[in-house]
Amino acid sequence: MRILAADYLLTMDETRKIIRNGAVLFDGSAIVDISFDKELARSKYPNADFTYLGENSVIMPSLINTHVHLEFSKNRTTLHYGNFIEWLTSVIENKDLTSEEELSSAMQDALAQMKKSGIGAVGAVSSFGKDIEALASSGLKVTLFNEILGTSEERAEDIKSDFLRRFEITKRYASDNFRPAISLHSAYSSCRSIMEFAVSFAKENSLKICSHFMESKAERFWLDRNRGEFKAFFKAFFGLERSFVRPEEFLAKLSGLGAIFIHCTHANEQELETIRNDGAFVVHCPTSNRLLGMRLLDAETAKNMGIEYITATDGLSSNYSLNIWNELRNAIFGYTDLSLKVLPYDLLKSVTVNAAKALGLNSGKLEVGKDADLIAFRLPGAVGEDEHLPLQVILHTQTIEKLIINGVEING
Ligand code: MCF
Ligand code: FE
Repeated sequence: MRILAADYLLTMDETRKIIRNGAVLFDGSAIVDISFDKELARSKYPNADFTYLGENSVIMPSLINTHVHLEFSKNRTTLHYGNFIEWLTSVIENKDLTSEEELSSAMQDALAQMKKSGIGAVGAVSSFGKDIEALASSGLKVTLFNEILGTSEERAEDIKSDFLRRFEITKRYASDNFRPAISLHSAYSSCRSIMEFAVSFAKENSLKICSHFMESKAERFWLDRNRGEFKAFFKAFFGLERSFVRPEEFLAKLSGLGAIFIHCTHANEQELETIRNDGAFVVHCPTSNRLLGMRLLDAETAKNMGIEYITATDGLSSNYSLNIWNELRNAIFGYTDLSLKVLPYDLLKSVTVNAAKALGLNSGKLEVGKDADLIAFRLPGAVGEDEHLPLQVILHTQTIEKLIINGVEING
């Protein structure tokens, strides 16, 4: 058994408990006790391996980055920001510029950065299958969303077989800590037969499914009215005149699957309501949303509607960092209308409790019976009242000292 003691335990449990001078006890991969007094814990379990993490130390659940694209970790400075279509065009134009070696080392750097920031689990979209091995050997808990997309009905069979080939590879690595899943890229990028295939495949194999949804004004106009900036883009690149589905039909197709909808910055209240009623999930990526979609998720409306949104980094093709603390700080400074008494805790919840729910993980809280997935780090000084801890933690944390997954310490 191991006892980790700290000045502050940010449990993220139902009662939002913060414990001072407490300890987390874990045995094997599970949390077996949470103690309100580290000295008591020590005397109660004299044979346990005891570590006190030092002055101003904090223990909290490890963080979960529900949406990242590891294969897009290169060509970061060549991409165009500020307009979704310009970004997409620059992604397509840059896609062959990277050698295998460069990509592989960029992915390792990206994984290391995530771990150093305290991320213990990821939801990774894999577009080409080049990231599977790196993720499988990362030591992180991985939900690997094999991506499928394609606008051409003629090419649909080839696209499906390429997807199945990648899916079979991920299946070889499948375990409790590595779960194959599916990403249907978006409503605008997949023809009907690919959509149908993705949905049936998710159903038949009980897979988690995610999809980018309502990320830009261009997507809004295109799916609603076959107009806007996507019109010229789709005509020029793919000879398309109309979108494949309307947004409500797209949401209906994915209903009942506990789907994860990424971005939703341009979703309307009706769509958010549909997502909520379906028990589906909303992930936003504030930095990416600012760079590509020029708008943040309406987090206040979402919250008032009872949506427990999730915060994630997205990939390095639309972020300058995979350090999830940067993401939380950007949210703090992006949502200038939201109370600093409320938002910081909501954000912490969004990368722990809510994210665990979306990915179906038994973590995200310091609670007996949860997996021992936790992080420890130190603040530069003491915090007065407990209510200030969440904001101070977000403002001051860059990297963590310990990342523990299933009770085992992982080196960044
Ligand atoms: O989440 C961002 C922005 N929205 C959509 N797609 C991506 C993002 N980051 C990377 N992507 C990938 C996506 O998975 O870019 C490609 C897809 O493979 C765009 S479609 C050619
Ligand atoms: Fe994405």
